[in-house]
Amino acid sequence: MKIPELTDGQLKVMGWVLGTIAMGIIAYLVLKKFGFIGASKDPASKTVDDINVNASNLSFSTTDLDSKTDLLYQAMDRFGTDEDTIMEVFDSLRTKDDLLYIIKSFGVRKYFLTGHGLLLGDDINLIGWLKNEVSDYYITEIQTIFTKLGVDML
Ligand SMILES: [Ca+2]
Repeated sequence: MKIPELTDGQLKVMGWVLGTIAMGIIAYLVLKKFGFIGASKDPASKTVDDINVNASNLSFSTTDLDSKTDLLYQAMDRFGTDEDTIMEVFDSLRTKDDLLYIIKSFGVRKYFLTGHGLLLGDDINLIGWLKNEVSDYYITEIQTIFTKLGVDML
């Protein structure tokens, strides 16, 4: 099959369209860099490295807590959100350090639109992921659990 040749007019339009897309992406990245859009000024983008977990106050093995962290991630990292699983995980936690361990273990992951981001997106912590994924009703429920365990992050 022969590829039809483009007329000057068509080439011009194509160049214009591609140029506009490129400008859009550059504008997005610049705005994000300076915090005009995205979560870069939000507490959700805080690093969690400085969280101190008291290992003697964990009510699960770290292997189990890592699995719970994975469950949370899987429940959010797809189109839509598995809120039942998220609530099950939070409901299962018994101590403040269980929760702190999970927040720390989740760390900061790139989020874009409905799940993990590859190039585009914001590096946000578990709180940020929850705020992006979970409806206000469940945020309130989760907040209640956090407060009960003595963690003030939402
Ligand atoms: Ca999702």
